[in-house]
Amino acid sequence: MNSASNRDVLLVIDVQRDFCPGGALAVPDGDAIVPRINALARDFEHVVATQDWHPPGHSSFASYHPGRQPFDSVTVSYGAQTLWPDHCVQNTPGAELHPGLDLPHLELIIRKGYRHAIDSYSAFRENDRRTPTGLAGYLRERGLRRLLLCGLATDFCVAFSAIDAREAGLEVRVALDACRAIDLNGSLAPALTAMRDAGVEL
Ligand code: VGL
Ligand code: ZN
Repeated sequence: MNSASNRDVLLVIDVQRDFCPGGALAVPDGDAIVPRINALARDFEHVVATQDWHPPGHSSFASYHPGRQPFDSVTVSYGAQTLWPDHCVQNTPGAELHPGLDLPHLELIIRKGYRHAIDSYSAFRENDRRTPTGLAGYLRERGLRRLLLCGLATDFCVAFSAIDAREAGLEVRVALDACRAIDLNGSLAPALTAMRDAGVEL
């Protein structure tokens, strides 16, 4: 029984091995959301996922910046960029979607962060805030206007995606019980505020 309408889509953000306990950029308790996401997906006709997908030596990796440590912030061409441990490298096990996901009807996987010089938190736009991923066009063409977001991490890729989805004119809800945060230097509280201010239903 589908309670969601055929204009609804479940958008599953970056539920990948590297963002789960044991992974390179583990989000605390990140894998705890997998059963919740599987249950949500059973109510949706349309399910789309994102996959963080970096080339080796990506510019968001601290290892690319001599003398820098993970979680430092640097200034790049498009502004401030947090540096991360090497994670979600293309075609490595860490980049795989979590093996516990049960999404047989997953219809699209949007990969992001594959340009060396630009990181991408949002499912819609890369961190230069200009380069589109194509997701807004896909949703528009398919008549999918209402999003429910879940995944990792609440305060980075989920928040950026939710806010950009509002800007694209979509109705947006975030299932917080199906998300987990990094909370880097208290980043969760302002991310929740920014989502609310953008008209995201939490
Ligand atoms: C993410 C940091 C770096 C995320 C991705 O999925 O929230 N965070 N790359
Ligand atoms: Zn990344």
